[in-house]
Amino acid sequence: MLRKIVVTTLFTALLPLAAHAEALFSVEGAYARAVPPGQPNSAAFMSITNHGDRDHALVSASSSVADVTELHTHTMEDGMMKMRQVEKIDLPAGATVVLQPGGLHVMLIGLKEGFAPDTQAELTLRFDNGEELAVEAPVKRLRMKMMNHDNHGMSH
Ligand SMILES: [Cu+2]
Repeated sequence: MLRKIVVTTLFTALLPLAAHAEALFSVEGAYARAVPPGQPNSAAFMSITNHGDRDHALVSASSSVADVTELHTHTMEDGMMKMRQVEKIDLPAGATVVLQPGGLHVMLIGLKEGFAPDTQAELTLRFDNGEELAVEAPVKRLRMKMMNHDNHGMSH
């Protein structure tokens, strides 16, 4: 009897994990970009796979590390890369969509104090079918153009 209760409890506790194993959506390689102290905004990147046979979309995200979380993309306007908010990020059936610097991203606006390199940024993704997916995104320093303080002099 006791054993059964324990097993049941354990199973219930593991249920969210089990659900993920067969989940319609999965996320790989999530990370958030570390920013210099005082900078209010950052972004998170990841690959999102729609394992289903129907098209879906990521419709919103939230995060414990920022006041506001938006879905963004970059577009070329008058020869300049500009960010703009998008209503959703389409996830075609069976496809993996990559959110990466210079393209689609989860914008983190109004970073909270604990946002620092080597911490984990917790994100919750919401999909058009009502599913939610919790994602842990390590905060990483990017060595590329996003962190170009060392190179500022070179363009002059
Ligand atoms: Cu953005």
